[in-house]
Amino acid sequence: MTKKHTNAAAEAANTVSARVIANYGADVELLTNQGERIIATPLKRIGMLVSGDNVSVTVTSQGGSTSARVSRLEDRSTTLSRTDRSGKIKAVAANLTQLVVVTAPAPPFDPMLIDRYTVAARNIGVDVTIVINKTDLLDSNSSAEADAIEALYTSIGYSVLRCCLTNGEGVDTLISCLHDHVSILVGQSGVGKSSLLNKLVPDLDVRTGELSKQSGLGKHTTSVTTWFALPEGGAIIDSAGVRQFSLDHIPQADVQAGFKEISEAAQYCKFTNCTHVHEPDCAVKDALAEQRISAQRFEHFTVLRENSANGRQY
Ligand SMILES: Nc1nc2c(ncn2[C@@H]2O[C@H](COP(=O)(O)OP(=O)(O)OP(=O)(O)O)[C@@H](O)[C@H]2O)c(=O)[nH]1
Ligand SMILES: [Mg+2]
Ligand SMILES: [Zn+2]
Repeated sequence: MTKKHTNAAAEAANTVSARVIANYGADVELLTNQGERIIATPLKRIGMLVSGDNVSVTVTSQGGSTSARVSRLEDRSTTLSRTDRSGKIKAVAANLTQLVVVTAPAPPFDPMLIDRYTVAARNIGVDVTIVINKTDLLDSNSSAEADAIEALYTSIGYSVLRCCLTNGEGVDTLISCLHDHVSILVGQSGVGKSSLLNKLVPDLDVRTGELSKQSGLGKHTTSVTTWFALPEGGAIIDSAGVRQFSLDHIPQADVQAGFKEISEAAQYCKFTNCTHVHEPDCAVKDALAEQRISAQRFEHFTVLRENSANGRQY
């Protein structure tokens, strides 16, 4: 901590390190390294802060009133970003080590969204855990879908967990897989991210919301992405549910890298710049024909590749 006295009687300024818990627009909520939660205003030059950012904050006391200004943003080890509607890259959270992709039978499973997150995670070099949540709601159709999701993503090398808050299934396994990670809960609105968070962090009571009776979808209950310390070490960030997670800023080569099994097969294509569409001796097409690569994953790969980073080539 540094102390500065400009006018010994009237003003004192302390600069301390802090973590960004949430960004409320003009102000951010911080947890200082002394365990204090404060609201601070970032200096203009700092730019957009997101949950998980490490910052320095200068707290100034003068004449009985206190103001807190974020004066420095530390380099981020990772930044999870999406492309917003106007095509701009928007940071969602920083300094993550893991994406926890939450899915559920209600609202219905969305495998394309899972694939978008696997690409985003590969792009920033973090682990992925897929949670099949609300297993108490599985019926014969959704049970077959859950089995297929589990089999597919496990075969690619992702860890897949089944959880249920009604009977407690999988919660301990989830807790152990979050240990010492900084994880973010992502997924559609209503899949149960905040409900899981309430289980993971004692004495927490963040708002959760029922699904719409009309649409069967979530009602976007969580609106502000928020960071929480985990009692066993590490942290978890709850995020607002999404309909789509756009990745248009990610270059084509990185889209392919995000599909592990496709990028592994592609090493054996005759041409290093093979698009796996029309070229001869294409190992990806062979793997597809032999069902070693799932047709659905390949379809998602081609859609994301078409949308990616202004068609930037390999
Ligand atoms: N049956 C069942 N319902 C669950 C389970 N987990 C959560 N729910 C319910 O699912 C609904 C949505 O839960 P939330 O935790 O608000 O979902 P969310 O993913 O945080 O949603 P957003 O904040 O809108 O993104 C709530 O009514 C929860 O009670 C579960 O394991 N089983
Ligand atoms: Mg929520
Ligand atoms: Zn090929």
